[in-house]
Amino acid sequence: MIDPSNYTVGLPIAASTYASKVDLSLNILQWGMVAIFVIWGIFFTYCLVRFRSRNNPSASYAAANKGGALSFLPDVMVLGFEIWLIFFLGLPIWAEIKETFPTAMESNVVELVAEQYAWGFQYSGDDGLFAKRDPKQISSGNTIGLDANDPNGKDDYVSINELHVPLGKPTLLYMSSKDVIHSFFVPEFRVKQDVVPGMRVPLWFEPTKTGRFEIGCAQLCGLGHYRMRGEVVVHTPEEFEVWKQEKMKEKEI
Ligand SMILES: [Cu+2]
Repeated sequence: MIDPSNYTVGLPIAASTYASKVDLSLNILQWGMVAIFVIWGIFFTYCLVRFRSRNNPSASYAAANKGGALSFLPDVMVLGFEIWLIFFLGLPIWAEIKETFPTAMESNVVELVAEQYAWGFQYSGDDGLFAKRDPKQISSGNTIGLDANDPNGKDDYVSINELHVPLGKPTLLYMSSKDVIHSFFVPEFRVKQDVVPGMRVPLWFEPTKTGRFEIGCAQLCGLGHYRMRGEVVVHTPEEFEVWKQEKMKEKEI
């Protein structure tokens, strides 16, 4: 069960290593826009009263030229703020999340296969090697099409609509889609990434809390889009080992 206290007023709780940085940039952006809106609103109201037509029956443009270069100061300040926002605040955070990936060695690597309307997850088992997937072998019991003839797949296991990950380690997802564009969305991790057919899109996050977190599809992907939901289950490393062993045992049976 997802803890309802994850969602209160405002943003959901922040449960990944980079979530607080995303929140910082959102807060600065929102409060900056509030400040600009309020200052502009006050100036606008002042102008409406000060230059009302009753007291100024004929328009004079002389005053507009009076301020000279100084009248550009507010524009320059807003421009400066926005440049700082994009290049000095936003870009480094974007680069950390979307450009700098942890290595496979230090990560929990999972393959994701999205479809209308479910999330499939393939884990490599102890050998760290993933079996190939073959679209021809897709069936009701093998929805992601694991290749039965691939020896790397002996210890691979699959979970549907539930992504299991350990705490204290980055998870590296390689995402692909069987049909249309979906979007992998975990609000508490501040993670959202399109999953595109024909591509293998990487994504990483490192959870900072154990528990269950909702996966939504943030791309209108068809009539059943609303029920394309799942959960990320963040375990302690010990619990994760237990879950993993159970899944591998299940497979042997
Ligand atoms: Cu979808």
